[in-house]
Amino acid sequence: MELIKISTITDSRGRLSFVESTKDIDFDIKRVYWLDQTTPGSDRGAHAHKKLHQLLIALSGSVTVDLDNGKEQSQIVLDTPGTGLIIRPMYWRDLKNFSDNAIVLVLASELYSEQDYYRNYEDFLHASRIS
Ligand code: T46
Repeated sequence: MELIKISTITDSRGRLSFVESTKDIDFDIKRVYWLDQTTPGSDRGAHAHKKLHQLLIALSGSVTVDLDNGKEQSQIVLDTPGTGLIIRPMYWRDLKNFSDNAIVLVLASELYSEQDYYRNYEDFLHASRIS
């Protein structure tokens, strides 16, 4: 897990922000998706990935991300588009406390593949202990 500063240029017209593969993040971006219109009290995530690297940016609003690598737990609040959270493989993640206006952009290193998910925490824990 790493927090990175997002490159931003602000002028009289507003703000422009960008992320470049290999410069800002150490993986190529193969997929982009975003979370919005989250319903009150809803959580997302509750899984880990085998190979996927992702960068999460709260473009609007805020979200709390709980992370667990099988040994240590941490919690990050994303509440500014100026900061991105890189989540590496083998981190269980729970996204919660979405604000009303939350929009979370995700830049992912792989195409979508259900085979890449651990959706059962015990399976993830077992795999994290033997890896
Ligand atoms: C993650 C968090 C932050 C697709 O068909 N293509 C996609 O690219 C994605 C991300 C999902 N889906 C399908 C799979 C499910 O049928 O969309 C449905 C909902 O996906 P899921 O329950 O995995 O959504 P979240 O918000 O719990 O998790 C997602 C990502 O899956 C995950 O990688 O880290 O956002």
